[in-house]
Amino acid sequence: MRTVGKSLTEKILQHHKVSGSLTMGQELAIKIDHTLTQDSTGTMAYLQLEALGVDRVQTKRSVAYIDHNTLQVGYENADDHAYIQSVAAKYGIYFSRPGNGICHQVNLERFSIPGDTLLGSDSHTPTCGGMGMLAMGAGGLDVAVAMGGGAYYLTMPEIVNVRLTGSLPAWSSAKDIILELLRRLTVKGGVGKVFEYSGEGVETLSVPERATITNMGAELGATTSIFPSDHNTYAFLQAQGRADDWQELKADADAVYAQVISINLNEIEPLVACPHSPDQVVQLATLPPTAVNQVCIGSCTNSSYTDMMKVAEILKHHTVHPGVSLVISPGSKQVLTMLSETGALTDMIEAGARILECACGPCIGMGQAPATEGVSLRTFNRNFHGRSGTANAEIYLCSPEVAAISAITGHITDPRTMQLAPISVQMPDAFMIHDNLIIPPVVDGSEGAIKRGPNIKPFPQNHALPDELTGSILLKMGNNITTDDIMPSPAWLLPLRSNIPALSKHCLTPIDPDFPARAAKQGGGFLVAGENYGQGSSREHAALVPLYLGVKGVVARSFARIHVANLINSGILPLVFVRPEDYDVLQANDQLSLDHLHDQVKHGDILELTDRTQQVTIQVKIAAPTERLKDILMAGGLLSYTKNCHERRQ
Ligand code: MIC
Ligand code: SF4
Repeated sequence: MRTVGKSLTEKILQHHKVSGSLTMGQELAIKIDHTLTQDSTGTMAYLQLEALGVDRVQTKRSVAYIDHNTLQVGYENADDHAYIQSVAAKYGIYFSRPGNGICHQVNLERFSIPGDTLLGSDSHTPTCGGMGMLAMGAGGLDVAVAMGGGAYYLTMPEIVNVRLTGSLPAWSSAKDIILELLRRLTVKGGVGKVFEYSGEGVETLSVPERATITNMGAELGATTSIFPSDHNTYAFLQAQGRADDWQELKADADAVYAQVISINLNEIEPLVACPHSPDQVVQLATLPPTAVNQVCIGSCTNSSYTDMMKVAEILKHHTVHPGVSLVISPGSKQVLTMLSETGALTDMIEAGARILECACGPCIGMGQAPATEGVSLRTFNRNFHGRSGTANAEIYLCSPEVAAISAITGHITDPRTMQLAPISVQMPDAFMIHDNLIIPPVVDGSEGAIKRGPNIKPFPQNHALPDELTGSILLKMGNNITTDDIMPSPAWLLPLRSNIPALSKHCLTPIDPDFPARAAKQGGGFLVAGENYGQGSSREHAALVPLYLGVKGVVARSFARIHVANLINSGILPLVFVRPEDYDVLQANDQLSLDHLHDQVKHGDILELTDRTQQVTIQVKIAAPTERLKDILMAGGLLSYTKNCHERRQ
């Protein structure tokens, strides 16, 4: 009998399958080989790891990075770093010190392994898909469970094949490939999908270029994105002194995909994403003249050695435009050291670039907020409203080449109009390797005391689902609400990531400044939203903080993948309108009730939701299609569910 060929994604999932099915839409549980955390989601993930009662991590390798909040404007931040370092020592986790670089860039360089699975408490974890890893972002609790050896449950995604032909023309870049996909598919075009790249165009892309593409697959809402592991992958690993980690991986020639998207790289033009969404993509050539006040180069999307060398080459012998502030954050210590060694750093400094440390920096709003109504051009991946720290700033996203040239000209510039000789940067045969900022786990960390600063507060835990839920609609929102809207993260709030009570005063304030006070006064209630609710960051604070404020359920037209998992993990009911038009029925302040919930949840997917104010009952579906997820909701969240399971086993 002839069997159907497999995609690369299916091969890796099959190899890691613990239970469930690889049939699209069904639940699948997989073994996680590697985990990563970063500091802004890490404190919560490790508090949850402690609560799970695990002795030592059970993965092949778990790494804790400090890269998001490194400014240390107060003790809170330094306390979080010390807490994470002490947990890492105790539980057998590698600790990447502040200064070592952005988690995704460092993980790609030093730890990524083709064919392995990676779960990270950061939405851009799919960056390592550029190495042929199956890498996914998740909430901190899911990562904590994986560290403890538990399987990761996902809904089997639809696998989309992106076939690349040709090669990029001069001045078009890997960033433009993913911007082109965002232009075609929008920020919700990838929900429930994995993007698997193939075709002869793949061979023309280096691992860091592939990683730029898989990184920003997160902006499509995709579960993950993946490239095959080929001779370019080998060359990268060999140059990282890790040739032994290589294996060839690709889809079968007759693999069947749910959808095929073709991109001819020869036709890719320099693109730019306009404010305020990564899918507002236009060709640079069609953009009206746009003066810029600030250019930021870096982030986990575009901070590799080759990206930075291109920037240095463009800046060499030029001076940054007097109206522009240019900031550059190299992605890792390795990149920065090599820039320094080659003299490229001197070219950047000479041109007037302000060099920031190897960290997320302005990408998460840690400093460099633009001026009032400022225009900022960034090589980053997100330009959501207000994320930069300046509510009325206009943020554009582009490639490093366009950013560097625009920093010189003072306006967003199509490089092809400049009559410049094309630049080409070769991948080095050997990267400079010195892992002295990565502290490996001690063999027996059991004696290490956990360092818990005063800002580290216990996280809220839900109770078992009651049989009846009532409350008013605290807020009605539109489409594409981001986790930056739900739980904003400017520089002055990031230090509070381990202090949910303090964060709760800022929940949803970009949408309605009175929300926290109203929610607190009414002792909680319901939220109503349009499509793609909770897109963006993996931060589970966007669920934990509403939980703290008493939010019982969110009724939306649709949810983003990681956020819906975070809601379920927190025991907050995620509900989807059966008839999307019913979104128009529910109004702010209406009194809602869900009766006989236990029966309704156990015996069907459709629930009756009564709007007592409008005196209508509408149908909603629980966005938790499996028995296991329903049991988690019944238990009041994943932590209680896991503890109940342990107790039952004993
Ligand atoms: C982001 O880019 O939004 C972040 C900051 O990296 C988040 C994580 C966080 O909120 O801490 C993410 O992408 O998951
Ligand atoms: Fe850091 Fe920005 Fe990447 Fe998030 S998107 S991990 S904040 S660099």
